[in-house]
Amino acid sequence: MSDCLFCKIVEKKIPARIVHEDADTVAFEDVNPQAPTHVLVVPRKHVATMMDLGPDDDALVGKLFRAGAAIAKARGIDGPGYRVVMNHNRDAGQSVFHIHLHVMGGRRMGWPPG
Ligand code: DGP
Repeated sequence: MSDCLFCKIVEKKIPARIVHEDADTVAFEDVNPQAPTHVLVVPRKHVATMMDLGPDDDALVGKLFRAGAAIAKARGIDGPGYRVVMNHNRDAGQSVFHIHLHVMGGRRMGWPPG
């Protein structure tokens, strides 16, 4: 999608610190990290929100989570623990409308989240 920030990162039209790429997903460091590890995992395919996922995307959702798990393992946060978040719309604070998993770890997380 031409005016989507994360599509531009996927297409390498704007720079990002990419930490993982495969045929279906790209992961990069969040520009405003909230934890020592804060990586965003996105599909190459533009999907605006979780509500826009269809049955054809079932495998893609699995790939996003498996990419997140691989990153967590590579960072050594799988043992101590980490958090995966997907914000949806205004009340959750979604600001970029291209779905993304926030993979955050390296510190103790509070609950409930703010
Ligand atoms: P959300 O608010 O859940 O839609 O998360 C969007 C995240 O994207 C937020 O944590 C900050 C991050 N972000 C915004 N713009 C950029 C950017 O240009 N580059 C990178 N790497 N991250 C960005």
